[in-house]
Amino acid sequence: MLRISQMALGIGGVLLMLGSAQAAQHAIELHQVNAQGTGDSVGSVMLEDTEYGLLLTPDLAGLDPGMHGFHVHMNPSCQPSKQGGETVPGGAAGGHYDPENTGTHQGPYGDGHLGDLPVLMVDKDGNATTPVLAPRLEVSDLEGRALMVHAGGDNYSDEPKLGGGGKRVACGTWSQ
Ligand SMILES: [Cu+2]
Ligand SMILES: [Zn+2]
Repeated sequence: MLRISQMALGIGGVLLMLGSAQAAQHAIELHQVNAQGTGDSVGSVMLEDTEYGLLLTPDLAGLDPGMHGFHVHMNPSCQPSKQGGETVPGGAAGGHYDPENTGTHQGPYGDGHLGDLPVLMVDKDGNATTPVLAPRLEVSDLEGRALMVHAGGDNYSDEPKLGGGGKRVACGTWSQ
């Protein structure tokens, strides 16, 4: 946990030095997800192409403090799905974006799901403002996808399942 946190802080420092790039940008608004669909807005995430990859700058509030799994999911929907008779909030977004069908969750620096992003850090007041960098992605990759925040963290491996993020708590799509 400590190592991932230090790595994220280091990347944050590097990003501050990058300055403002004249590149593709797009903002995605995220909403809480529940059994009925979507709830209150929790803010937005700005996407920006840089020479080091996709920069995601969150401006989010009302989340639980700590680290949260953060991914690009396959489908442009934040609606619930039914799985084995149970309603799964945000389930219609499908699995982690994996165009190469790797079938493995290895985080942003691995060779698995392309949609695996660095963990989202939420401060003690419930705000997330620390940027993260996803070196394998660009802004256009999120078109027609969903951006998802999970209840738990992410250890960038298949054990526990999908890095341990568990429940889906906030979601946004490109055009929402
Ligand atoms: Cu996810
Ligand atoms: Zn994954």
